[in-house]
Amino acid sequence: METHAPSLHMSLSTGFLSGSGIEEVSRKIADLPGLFADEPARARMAPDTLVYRVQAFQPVPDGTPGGLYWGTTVIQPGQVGDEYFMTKGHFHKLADRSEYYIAASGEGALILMDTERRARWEPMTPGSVHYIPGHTAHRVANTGREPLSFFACWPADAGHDYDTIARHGFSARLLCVDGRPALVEEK
Ligand code: M6P
Ligand code: ZN
Repeated sequence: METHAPSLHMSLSTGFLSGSGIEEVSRKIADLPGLFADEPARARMAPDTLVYRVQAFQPVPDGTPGGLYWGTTVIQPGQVGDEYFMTKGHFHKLADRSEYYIAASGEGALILMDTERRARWEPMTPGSVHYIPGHTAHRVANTGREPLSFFACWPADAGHDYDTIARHGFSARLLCVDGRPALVEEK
């Protein structure tokens, strides 16, 4: 029987994906107006400062029922004011779709918010596995001094609803308070 080498490879230590069909997106400080509480602090930073990078392996067309996507996100260490570098965060367009995040390296926090706007967070450390239920917005912050890398697996028909977060934000922010992460409710 013939064997085929898989077309995708992932470093288990860094999460770096290589192979064919990998989509990449970088989010820099200039791409993230309005994301952080301290917008003047963001605007003063070098616009090309990298905040995070996503690599995604999407073997079936967007929206395919039953399909699964795989991705690695690397968030740089850093803060805007006293808020940690973080992802934009999203609900899923098909709101009941769930997702797994697995931390590979670094230290971080998974911030979750349900449809009643109740927020909570889970610490991310290498090997921690996080089940994100449907109807739950999710965002990750890097709370450490090294890049934070995590894997994600999500349904191909989940989609990203960024609008709800762009309009209303999360109800709480993960801030560095006395040198430690604290989830602080928005006023
Ligand atoms: C994970 C997955 C992706 C998501 C990425 C960055 O890899 O959830 O679907 O795009 O994190 O998060 P966001 O899109 O919220 O910036
Ligand atoms: Zn998601």
